[in-house]
Amino acid sequence: MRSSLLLNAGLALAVVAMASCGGGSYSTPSATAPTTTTTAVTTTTTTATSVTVSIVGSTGNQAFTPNPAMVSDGGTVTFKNNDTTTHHVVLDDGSADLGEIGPGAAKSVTLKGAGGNFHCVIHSTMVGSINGAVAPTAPAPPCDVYGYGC
Ligand SMILES: [Cu+2]
Repeated sequence: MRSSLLLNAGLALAVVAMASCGGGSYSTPSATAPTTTTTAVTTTTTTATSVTVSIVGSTGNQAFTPNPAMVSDGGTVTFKNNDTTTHHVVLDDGSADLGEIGPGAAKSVTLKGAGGNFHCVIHSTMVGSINGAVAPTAPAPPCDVYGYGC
């Protein structure tokens, strides 16, 4: 009789233990597991295989935009004349003479090297750079007929 009581008590404890184990505390794994967000480090690539330089004026290094223009070695640079007067772009190293570019027209040059400075033959202060660190400084304007501006 005594052993039967102990047995019953033990059984009762086992039932309580099972009940607590099977309680609502168990949760199924969430379908949406936490995701690790990996932020890709993107290096800004400023060089493309082609770039269009817009001609927007007749004076200084602001006449070209962007200036400097960034393009890969051997890339193509297109000069688009968005100004109202004709321009004549040449590369300073003599590797290309694009000739006259009328208003609204565009001409392209494929670089033979890494780039360099360029200018407008017609307007001497119009200077620009391909792949330079900064736009070149515009030279002093030519003297006018009265000897001013030089
Ligand atoms: Cu010009």
